[in-house]
Amino acid sequence: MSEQIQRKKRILSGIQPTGTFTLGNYVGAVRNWGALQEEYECLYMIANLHALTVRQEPAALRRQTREAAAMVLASGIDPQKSTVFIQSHVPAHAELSWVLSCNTQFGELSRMTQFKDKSAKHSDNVNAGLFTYPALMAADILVYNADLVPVGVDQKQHLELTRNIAQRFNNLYSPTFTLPEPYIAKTGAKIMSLQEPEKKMSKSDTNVNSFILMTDDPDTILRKCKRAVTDSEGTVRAGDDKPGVTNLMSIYSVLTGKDFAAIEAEFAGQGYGVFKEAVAGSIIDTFRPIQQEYTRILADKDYLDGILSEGAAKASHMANRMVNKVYKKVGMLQL
Ligand code: ATP
Ligand code: LTN
Repeated sequence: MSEQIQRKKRILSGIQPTGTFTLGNYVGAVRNWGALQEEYECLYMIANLHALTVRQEPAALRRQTREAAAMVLASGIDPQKSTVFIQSHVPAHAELSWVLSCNTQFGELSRMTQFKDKSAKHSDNVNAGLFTYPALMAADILVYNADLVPVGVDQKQHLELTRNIAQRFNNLYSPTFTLPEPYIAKTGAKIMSLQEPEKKMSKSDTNVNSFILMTDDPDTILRKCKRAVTDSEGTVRAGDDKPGVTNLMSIYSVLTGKDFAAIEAEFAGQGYGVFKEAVAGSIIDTFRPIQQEYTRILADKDYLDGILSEGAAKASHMANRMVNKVYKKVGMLQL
C-alpha cells in the first residue's frame, strides 16, 4: 500500500491568544480537539500572528500565548499524540500566506462577515491584516494539507474561502493542496452570550457576565449562570422563541451527554433556578480538573516551552516542504 493510502487523515486547528478562553471556545473548539487525536494526525496552533489584527499590548500577548498553550494542553491535548505549537514559530505560515494573498480577490475578502464585524468594532484600526486575515488562515491549513478543520460555526465562511483558494491554485498551477473540510459539532458549535442570547459568546465582550471563562472559580460560574437571561415562561424547553434557555440546554447537553428530550424530562415541573444550578454544576465539574492541570503546566515553564519547541520543529519540517513546493510552482528562483 502506498504511503498516501496508509496516512492517517490530518487535522489542523487554531485559536487566538486574545484573552482567556471562554466556555464557547471550549465547547465549540478545544473540547473536540482532544476527542479527535486518537483517530487523526493532529496539529493544534496558537494563532498569535492572527491576534495582531487587533491592537495588543506586547507583554500581555506574550503571556497570553503561553497561557493559551497551557490551556490547550490542560484540556486534554496530549503532546505525545498531537503537535502543539505557536504560529509565529513556524515562518512558513507567513510565507505561504503572501503567495495565497496574491491568489485571493479583494471582492472575496470583502464578503467575510468576521471582517465586517471586526472593522465595525475596531473602526479606529481597520488595518490591512484584518482584511487579509483569511489568507493567513488558509495558509495555516493548506501548508499541512489538512483534511479536516475543527472549528465553531463562525469560522465556516473562512473554511469555504480556503477551499476556493486551494482549488483555484490547483487549477492554475497543478494539484498541490488538499481541499479541507470543516468539522463542526452538531451541538454547541455556537454558544451564545449569557446576557444577549442572540449574540455569540465572545472573550472580547465588554460585559463580563456575558461569558464564562475557563479560569472562572465555582462561585463566579454559579453567579453568571444564575444571572443568565431566560424568559418568563418558566419551562425548560428548547425552541427558537427561547434563545436563553436553549443556549443553557446546549451547554448542559454537551457537558453531560444528555439530549434535549432527557433534559426537558429531568427538569419538568421545576423552575429555572434548579436548572441553572445544574448547568453551573456541569460547567464547574468539567472545568475543575482542567483548571488544576492548567495551573500545574503554567508553573512548569521548562516543560511547556519544551513541548512548544518540539512542536515548532515538527510543524516547521512539514510546512517548509510545502512552501518549497509552492515557491517552485509559482516561479520563485531557487539556487
Ligand atoms: P474574539 O472574541 O477575540 O474574536 P473568539 O472568542 O471568537 O475571539 P477565536 O480565537 O476567534 O475566539 O476562536 C477560536 C475557536 O473557538 C474557533 O474555532 C471558533 O469558531 C470557536 N468559538 C469562538 N467562540 C465560540 C462560541 N461562542 N461558540 C462556539 N465556538 C466558538
Ligand atoms: N480564525 C480562527 C483562528 C484560526 C484558525 C486557523 C482556525 C487561525 N488559523 C486555522 C482553524 C484553522 C478563529 O477562530 N478566529
